[in-house]
Amino acid sequence: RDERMEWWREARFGMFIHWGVYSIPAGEWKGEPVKGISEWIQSKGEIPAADYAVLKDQFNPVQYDADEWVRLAKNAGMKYIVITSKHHDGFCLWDSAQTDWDIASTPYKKDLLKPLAEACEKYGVKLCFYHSIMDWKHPDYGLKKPWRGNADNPNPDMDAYTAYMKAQLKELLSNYGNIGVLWFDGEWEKAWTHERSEDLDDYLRAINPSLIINNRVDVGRQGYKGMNKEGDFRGDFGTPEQEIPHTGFPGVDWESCMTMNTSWGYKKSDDQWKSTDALIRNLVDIASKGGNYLLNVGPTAEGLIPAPSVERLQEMGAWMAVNGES
Ligand code: FUL
Repeated sequence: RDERMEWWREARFGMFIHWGVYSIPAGEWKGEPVKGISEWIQSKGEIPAADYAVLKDQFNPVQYDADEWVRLAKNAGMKYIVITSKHHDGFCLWDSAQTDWDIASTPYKKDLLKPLAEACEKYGVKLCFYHSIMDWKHPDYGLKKPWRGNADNPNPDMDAYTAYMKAQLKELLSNYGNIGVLWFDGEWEKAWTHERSEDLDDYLRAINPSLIINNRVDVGRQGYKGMNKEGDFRGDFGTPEQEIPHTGFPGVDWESCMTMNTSWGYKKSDDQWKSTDALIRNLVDIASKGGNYLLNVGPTAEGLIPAPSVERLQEMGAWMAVNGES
């Protein structure tokens, strides 16, 4: 474990990217604001799966420039990027053989993760994937809500869903270079079990023994949970969200993920940006306590990282060039 954690422990600073079809409504549905984080709009707005599905025909991020994104991260002093291969809505940013609910079926057509993998390789930045266990689209995912895509399936089959997830993760681990971290999420619903997490964890580590996996692969491990009970749960590091622990945790690996405004996914109306000073203080605070800082950006549906985020990352980069380690 120490060996596979080495690069991650030294990294300290990474870029989180929340991007998907939710970047199109960007916090508004039919002209009305929907409260909360924008990547949850389908749930918060209880948008029927069939209505949400049309977003696929509109997603066309022609301004996406993976090279520029990776350079921005690199110049800010970030050592890794964690991008949402699939968020809770189930939409896939790569060309997956397992589903049509993916980028290949949009007007854009081209795989979004391929160019990112190439740019990461070019600049020496580790590519990592956020992958949601909970899936609002797949008919076999085991917990039904009227607005979910499985609403009409009388017998959702979690074994079939798990097989789908494994096949997808195999694609992600096979075709995009050497993936640093799989960052799971959406593990809290009762459809997911500790046994399933063990099985998935074993499966992934057999494919790539150097893979790092976060604590949310196991049930109810959000935040700090399970972090100091090594051995009882799967996952290499804890994931406090939107918070910085008061103290460090000797012997425990952790990473605070945080937004620059209040939403992970792009949200048009959200202008509550933290100052660059505050972001730098967070970085220093986290690093001094032995953690990593995973700082989020939410690109637009056109494929642009919002200007206030770019500005802050550039300012952080200038600070890092003087004060950072290397
Ligand atoms: C949470 C998710 O539900 C949010 O949408 C976001 O991805 C955050 C990092 O993790 O659990």
